[in-house]
Amino acid sequence: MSSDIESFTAHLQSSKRILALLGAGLSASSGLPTFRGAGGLWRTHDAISLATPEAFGRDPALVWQFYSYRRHMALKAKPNRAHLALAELAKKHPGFIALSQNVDGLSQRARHPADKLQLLHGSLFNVKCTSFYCSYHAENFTDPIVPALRIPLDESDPTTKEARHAVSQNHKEADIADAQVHLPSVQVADLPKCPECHEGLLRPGVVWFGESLPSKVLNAVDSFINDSTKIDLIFVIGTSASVYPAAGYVDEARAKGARVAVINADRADEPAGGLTDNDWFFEGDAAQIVPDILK
Ligand code: BJW
Ligand code: ZN
Repeated sequence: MSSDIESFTAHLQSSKRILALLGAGLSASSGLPTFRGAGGLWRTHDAISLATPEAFGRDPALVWQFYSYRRHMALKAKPNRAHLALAELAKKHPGFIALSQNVDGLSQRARHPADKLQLLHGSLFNVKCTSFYCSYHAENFTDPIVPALRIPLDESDPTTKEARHAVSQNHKEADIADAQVHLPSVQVADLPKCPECHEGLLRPGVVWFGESLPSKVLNAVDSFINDSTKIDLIFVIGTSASVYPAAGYVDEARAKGARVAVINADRADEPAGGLTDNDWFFEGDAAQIVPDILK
């Protein structure tokens, strides 16, 4: 495997069918934390442990506080140069699609064409009803989604007292991801309710462990991969490639002839199947490397 940009560029230019598997490292430079490793803790909770139906069943208020915080941070974040470069590639290359594990909406805000972007794990800005009898689902960008989930002001900041009474929105919010900061208690009755059946709680429209990925998305990915023609290249960008079925797409693409180009800040994060002499590993920040290698 190499980090030789010339051989990579030559292959990219002759590639007709290209996949990109995207992960949290793509948005790291936009200020959004990844799941594993440093930054993967939300208060005392491993972020992964909150991304389960069991966690929501046990403590829906805590899980909503986690997701409401992430919705807020994602709305404040801006797409970085890698989101933009991938969106440009999608616009100009007819045989390119991106498979994103990210739920932060930054690829969409970079104007990545929707038909070239498969959201494997849903979106922070989708909600759905938890009632078995109700199929309500919708897009929702309201922040906070209900008043009880508003992020409190930072009481230790001297401007907070004035800000509370001022029209100005220039107040400092408490960093509720920090376990030292007080987390207000939220009652289940104050969480978002389904506007259709008026009974079920709403939940974030993301895919938790043990849940199936959306069948429309799985079918679209399968039909791209199992098209009769070969795949030339798969990018693996900012992902530990440790969650399935997403991680399995690397081997599936390879089985269809693809060479693999990994862009990751950590040299140790190779896809499970390893890399060959025909592959590339570009080590560093995706926000810098992706625009450089797609130039
Ligand atoms: C940078 C950087 C910078 C940092 N620049 N790089 C086969 C075998 C074994 C188990 C299974 C299997 N098939 C299915 C399973 C079970 C399970 C699974 O995969 N378990 C594994 C842990 C083994 N999968 C599922 O349950 C899936 N459902 C399913 O398969 O249904 C059918 C089924 C069920 C049960 C059994 C069998 C079949 C669903 C998976 C849903 C994952 N959901 C989450 C949460 C989404 C909502 C939310 O955001 O809260 O998705 S978990 C979390 O992990 C999130 C992410 O999308 C996903 C992947 O994480 P990602 O993006 O790779 O982030 P990190 O943090 O891991 O890595 C960041 C990388 O960036 C690192 O490498 C850094 O070095 C790098 N980096 N800064 C470049 N600046
Ligand atoms: Zn409902």
